[in-house]
Amino acid sequence: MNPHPLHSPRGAQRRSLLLSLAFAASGLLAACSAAARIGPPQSPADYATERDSAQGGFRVSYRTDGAVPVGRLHAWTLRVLRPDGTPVTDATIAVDGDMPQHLHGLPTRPRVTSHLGQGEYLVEGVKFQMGGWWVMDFDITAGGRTERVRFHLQLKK
Ligand SMILES: [Cu+2]
Repeated sequence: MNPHPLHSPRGAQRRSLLLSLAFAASGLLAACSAAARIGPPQSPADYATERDSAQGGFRVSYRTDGAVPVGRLHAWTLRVLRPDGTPVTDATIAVDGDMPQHLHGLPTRPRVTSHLGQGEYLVEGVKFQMGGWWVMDFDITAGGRTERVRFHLQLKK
């Protein structure tokens, strides 16, 4: 007969507790390094409202009425220029936004509803449901090329 009937189960319990802690710790490390990999840009320049598209084919800027709001439907005016400053008046533009650290997108489907002239496009239906780091991507097609421009935003609740 086992002289210490409780010894063995307790030892097993302790081992499984240690195993759980080890798993939890490795999970935490993995989460931290993943977060570091997709962390928001640190340079203020990355939050500029004027940026070049990925291959430099377009110079794009946006503006809103006042500060970009959280929790409220609003519009953006997007301005698309050639690198030499000529307005791009015939662009097709797809819009998408998301929070890379939260793995979710926008609660709405914003889209370009009209060209206002001079390379300015009205983007309606924009809504950010929370503060934090957001990216807004515009895929701009004109003159036989499609290029993406990405804006970073740091929104306060
Ligand atoms: Cu979020």
